[in-house]
Amino acid sequence: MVLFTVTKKATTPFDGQKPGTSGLRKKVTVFQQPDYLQNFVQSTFNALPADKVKGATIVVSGDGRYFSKDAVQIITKMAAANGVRRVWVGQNSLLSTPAVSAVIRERVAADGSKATGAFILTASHNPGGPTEDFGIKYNMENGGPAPESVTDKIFSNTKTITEYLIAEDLPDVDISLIIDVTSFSGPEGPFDVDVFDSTTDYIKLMKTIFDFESIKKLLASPKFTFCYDALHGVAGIYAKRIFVEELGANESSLLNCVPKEDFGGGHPDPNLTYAKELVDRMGLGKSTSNVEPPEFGAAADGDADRNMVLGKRFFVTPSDSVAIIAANAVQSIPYFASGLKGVARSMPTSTALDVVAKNLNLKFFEVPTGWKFFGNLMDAGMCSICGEESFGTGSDHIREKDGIWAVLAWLSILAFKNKDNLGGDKLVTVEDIVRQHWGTYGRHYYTRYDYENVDAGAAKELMANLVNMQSSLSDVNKLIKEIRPDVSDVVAADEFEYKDPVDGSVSKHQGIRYLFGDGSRLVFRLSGTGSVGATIRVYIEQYEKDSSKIGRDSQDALAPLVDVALKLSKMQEYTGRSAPTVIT
Ligand code: VG1
Ligand code: CO
Repeated sequence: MVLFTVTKKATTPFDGQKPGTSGLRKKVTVFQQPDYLQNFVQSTFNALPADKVKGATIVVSGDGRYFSKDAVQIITKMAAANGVRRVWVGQNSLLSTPAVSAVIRERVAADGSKATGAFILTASHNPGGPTEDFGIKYNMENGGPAPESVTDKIFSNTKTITEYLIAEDLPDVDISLIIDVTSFSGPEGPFDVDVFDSTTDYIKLMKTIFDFESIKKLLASPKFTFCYDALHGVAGIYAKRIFVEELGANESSLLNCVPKEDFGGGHPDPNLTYAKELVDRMGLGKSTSNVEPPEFGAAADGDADRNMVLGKRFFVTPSDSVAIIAANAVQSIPYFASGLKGVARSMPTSTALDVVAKNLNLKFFEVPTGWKFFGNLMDAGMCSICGEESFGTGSDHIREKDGIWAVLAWLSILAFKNKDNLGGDKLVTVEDIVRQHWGTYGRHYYTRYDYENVDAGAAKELMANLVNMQSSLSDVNKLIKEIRPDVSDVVAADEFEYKDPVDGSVSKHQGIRYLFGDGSRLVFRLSGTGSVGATIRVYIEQYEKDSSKIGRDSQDALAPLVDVALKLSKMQEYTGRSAPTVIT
C-alpha cells in the first residue's frame, strides 16, 4: 500500500473567485496560475460540514475539456489530504453533468456508502482549449448545484484563505483505465481512488425512466431518420452507448461524438448558430443539399446538460420543448405515468409552460435563472418537469438539466404518437406535434438576443437605466408609442425577486422585466456564466392565441417588440453594438 503525507501550503487569496450562475468559469490561463485552483478547492472543502469531507466519498469529473486531467490529479491529492475517504472518477475524467448528478444519487460503493458531493469540471457551453475556458462547480448530496448559501461561503473563504492541504507525494492516478480501487494510506487512514465506466450508472437510470423497446421500434422504422450532434463534448460517449448500442440507431447518425479537449475548436453550444453541421443536415442552414434531411435531430453542449431539438427543416424553441414534454409526459414516458407533481420554468423562459400547467391543473413555479433553484422544489416533491429557454430541460430523476434525457423524452413522445402507425404512409413528425400544441395552447413567439463581451461598465449603466425607467410607466409607454404604436402598453415592470417556497431564502435582482397588456414580455439580464467582460441578454416574447396567426415567421412576428427592446434600452448608445452576437 502506498503511503502519503499531508503538506500544509501557505497561500494568498485571488480576486474574483465568485461562483456565477453555474460555478467558477475563467480562462484556462487563469486556472493555471499556481494555487488558483487549489485555493478554490480548499475554500469549497472549508465551506462544507466536516462530515461531508472527512471520511466522505466525492466525485471528480467533467466534460473532458483542456486542463481537466491536471485538475483531477490536483483535486484528488487535496481530497486525500483533507481526509476524504474515496474519490470517484469517470474514465478519462469524463462524466456529463447529468451523469455526475446520477452518480451522486445512485452509485453505491462496495461498503454501501454513497457520494456526498462532486467537483464538476466544466465550463459547459463555453469553448475549451489552452486559450479558452475552464470551470469548476460543486454539487451537493442531492446531486444538484450548491445553493447560494454555500457558494457565498465558498466565495467568502476565497477572500481570506491562508493555507491549503495537499498530499504532494500521492502518485498521479492513471484515469485512462477502469480500475475498481487503488488504495493509499495517509495519516487519517485509507484513501481510495475508483476509476469507473462513465456511462453505466446513467444508462441504468435512463432505462428506469423510458420505454427503450418502444423507442427502438421507432428508430427501426425506415420512415424515421435520426441524427445527433455532440459538438465534440462529453455527450458523444453517452450518445454512442444509448442511441447506437442500446436503441439501434445507425452509427452514421452521430456527428462529432468523439469528445475533444478543445471541442474541435468550436463553441459547444447547441443552438442554430453554433451547431452548424447539424443545422445544415436538418435542412435549416444556408447551404442547400439534395439529401433529404432526417426526421429528428438534436445536439448537446459541452457537458451534455443542454439540448436542442429539431425536426426536418423545423426548430423547436426550448421554451416550447419543455411545455410540449410536460403536456405529453404522462402518456408517453413510464416514469411519469402516475402524474406530474408540478412543473417549473426559469423567469426568462416563455410562458408556454404556464398555459400547459393551467390547462392540466398542475402546480407551477417560476424561479430565477440557473438550475440550482429547481432542486429545492424537486427535493420537496413539488416539481417533476422543468426547463429554461437556454436549451435546458429536465426532471426530478436527477438535480441537473439533462440533454440526453430531453432527446429520449422527445423520442418517447414520437414513439407514442406513432405507435400504431410505424408501417403507415406518413409518421407524425416533430413539426406536427409542435403545431398541434400551438393549436391547443396558443403560440409563444420567442427570441433571445445576446450581446457578448461588452464593456462591463456600459452593461451596468444600461441595466441601471432600465431599472430607473421603471419608476414611471407612463413615460415608458409614451416612449413605446413613439417607437412602435402597434405594440401594447406596459402594465407592470420590476426586477424579478424570488422567495424559495421551501426554505424561504430570497434572491433579488434576478432580471429586469417589462410586462405588456397583451401578455408580451421583455426581460433584460446580465449573464453569470461568461469569463470576460459582460454579456447582456434580452429575452423577447409574445403570446398569440388566435389560431389564424400562429403560423408566422418568428422573427417577423417579433420585429415590433425587438424594435422596442433595443430602443428602450438604448442598446446601441450604451454598447456601441448595432447587432447582437447571437440570436437564439
Ligand atoms: C446561462 C443560461 C442559464 C443556464 C446557465 C448554465 O446562464 O442563461 O439558463 O442555467 O447558463 O447553463 P447565464 O447566467 O449566462 O445567463 V450551462 O449548460 O452553461 O451549465
Ligand atoms: Co451545460
